Amino acid sequence: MKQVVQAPPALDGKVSPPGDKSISHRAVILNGIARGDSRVSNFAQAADCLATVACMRSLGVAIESSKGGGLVVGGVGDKGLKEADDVLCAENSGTTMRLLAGLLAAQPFFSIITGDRSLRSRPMDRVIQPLRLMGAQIWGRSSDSRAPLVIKGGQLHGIRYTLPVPSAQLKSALLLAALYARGDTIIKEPVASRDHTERMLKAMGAKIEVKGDAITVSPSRLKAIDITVPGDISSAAFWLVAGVIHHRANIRLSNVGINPTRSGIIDVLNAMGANLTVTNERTVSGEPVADLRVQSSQLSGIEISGELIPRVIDEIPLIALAASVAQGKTVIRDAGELRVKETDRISNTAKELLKLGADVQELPDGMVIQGRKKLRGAACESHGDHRLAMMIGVAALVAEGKTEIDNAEAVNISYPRFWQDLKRLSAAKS
Ligand code: SPQ
Repeated sequence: MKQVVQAPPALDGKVSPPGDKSISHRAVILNGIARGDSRVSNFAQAADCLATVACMRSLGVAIESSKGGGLVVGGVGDKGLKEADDVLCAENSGTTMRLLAGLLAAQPFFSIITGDRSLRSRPMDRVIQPLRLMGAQIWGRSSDSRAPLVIKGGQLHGIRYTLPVPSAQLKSALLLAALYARGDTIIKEPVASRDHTERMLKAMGAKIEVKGDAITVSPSRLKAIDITVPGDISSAAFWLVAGVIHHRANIRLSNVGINPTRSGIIDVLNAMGANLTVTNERTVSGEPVADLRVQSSQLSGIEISGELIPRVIDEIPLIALAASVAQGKTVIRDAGELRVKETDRISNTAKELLKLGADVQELPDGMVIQGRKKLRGAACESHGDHRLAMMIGVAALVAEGKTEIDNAEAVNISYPRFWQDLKRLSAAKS
């Protein structure tokens, strides 16, 4: 599907971003292995999370849709999963594959999990190696770095392990395996990544302790809990950037998750000079939530690297866009992980922004962007990557002339209503 977008005279309106994708996956997986039924409200009805639902159903968990897009999950308890009678498919979702790899390594049955072409090219040795240290029998293709993964589940034992890459998926895979392992598992995280799994495990009664950079988990049984999923800050981020770069914008975002391990985009935009306010801060199902308002702003370039990177990892294509129209130079470093996402997001962000007239130079682990460029419409390509499709859609809101976005349906991975929301905000009277 091709989308054609043209800059509107103004952007105005209110958006409730879809439920958080990371939290939705975890709500279904953890409640699926807990004791009792649970309700998951504001579940992200997007392709990635639906892949997790399909896998958990194949493993014997009853999951029904409820009113308003929610789910009712019939937890089967720690010993209740059953062998799937076919290959499991995580589709495009790295989170589904890596979290389930940790869970399945500890089950007394055999599993194969595959994904689409993009997912079958992403690195899996990062989960295979530490799971093997726990005693798991798990294999992948091409020296164990690629899916499909073959898993002969069995009894695991706890380990002490320092994550070699800041990855919440790897951390969560090990936390899931640790629930079933003999003895304690201690995971050290040199740079903090999103902590939704830790928060949810604690709320479900798991024996988990987080002290500084170390997480200790002892074998635990979980009790099911009702979860209201906050709006996804990674989806809200498209409108935050649209609002700050459009010369006539006033956008309100309600019910946005602002967990500090995810909210780096707010800090980065504020440091660039954004006109952004955070109000009505509250806690929903153990996660911090707020309403945001963003208006047209004069941005300046910024340097970002180090511990900030995992807090903005999925928003870096958008930061590159904001930097393209900001005053001065922006340097993004330590973001080499972007090369192994759904696509190589360093190369493809640079490629598409260059087509639109931006000045972006690739670095092995980031980008250098010379700002203050007037963007002009062009024929662009999402590369099948949802975050790139949406970043280009936002760029088109400030570009001169028409922008065409090929493979625009990629937004269905995390934000199926994206193009409708874009049209609604663009329809504001100037
Ligand atoms: O699930 P998937 O495909 O890996 O999704 C992405 C995304 O852009 O939606 C990454 F491509 O988000 C990851 C994120 O980058 C979701 C995630 C999680 O829910 O735990 C953590 C991050 O990945 P990682 O590799 O740092 O653990």
